[in-house]
Amino acid sequence: MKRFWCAFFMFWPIVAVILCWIAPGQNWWFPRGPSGTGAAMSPLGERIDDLFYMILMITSVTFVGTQVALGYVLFTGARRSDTSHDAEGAEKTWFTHGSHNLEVMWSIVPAAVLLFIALYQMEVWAEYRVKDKFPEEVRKGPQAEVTARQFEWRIRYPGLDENGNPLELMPDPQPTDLYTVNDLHLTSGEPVMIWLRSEDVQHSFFLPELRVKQDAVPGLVIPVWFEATKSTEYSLLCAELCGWGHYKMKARLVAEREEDRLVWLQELQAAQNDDGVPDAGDASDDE
Ligand SMILES: [Cu+2]
Repeated sequence: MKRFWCAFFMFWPIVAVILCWIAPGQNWWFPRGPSGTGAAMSPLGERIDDLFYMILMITSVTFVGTQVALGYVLFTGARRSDTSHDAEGAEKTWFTHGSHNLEVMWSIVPAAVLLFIALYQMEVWAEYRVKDKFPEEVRKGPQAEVTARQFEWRIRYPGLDENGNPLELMPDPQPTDLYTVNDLHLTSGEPVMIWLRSEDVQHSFFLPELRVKQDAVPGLVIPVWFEATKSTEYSLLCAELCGWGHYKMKARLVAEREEDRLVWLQELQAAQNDDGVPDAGDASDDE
């Protein structure tokens, strides 16, 4: 029975390593997305992936090391020859009070590793979340406001002026604003910012391919910035179980060149300002 438990605990690290090894080939790893490989599609996303892989390496080595140590202890324990016997000749359980040195070591080493990770990730965290560290390009203001609600993403863009340039997005809705649902169009190839809100419960704004995830919290306006390197369509999902229709909050981010985005905004404005009444020229056709 002791041998069984020894083999049992040694089995799992082997399974874990094999699974990690074959996972990318089975598409059990990062979603392949438009990159086709699952690689992050934003510069900051690549650095987040580097952090992820570093932590994965540390936890893998710890997990395998711990299991091997456990297996070793069980194996050597099972073979002890100095076990004492009671009056009937049955083996007595062997007690130990442990090792003070070992306990000091396995307290200090994990603390040092955690401290190292905490300090090492600080710069990426700051660039991602601290407003003073946001890139220069996003200081001019957000391109859109995204409001999560059960169960969709409502998106508000500033309208265009008479020259076709976007107005400034105001904190409060303006008559000139433009709206879409589940269709977020932003500029590719440069850092862009959105304002994130929630109308009801807590949601989470998740762009898996760009490695962006931010909770949308009722009552807060949260600035989120990111940079989509490629002009293409990305998934926009809700990553917070927000109610029965959580699964329906699948939307898209269309990252496109600024010229294309302005054309799209013009079409949106024309569609939104269309009152349904035919123009004078069209009216004559009807008569
Ligand atoms: Cu949601």
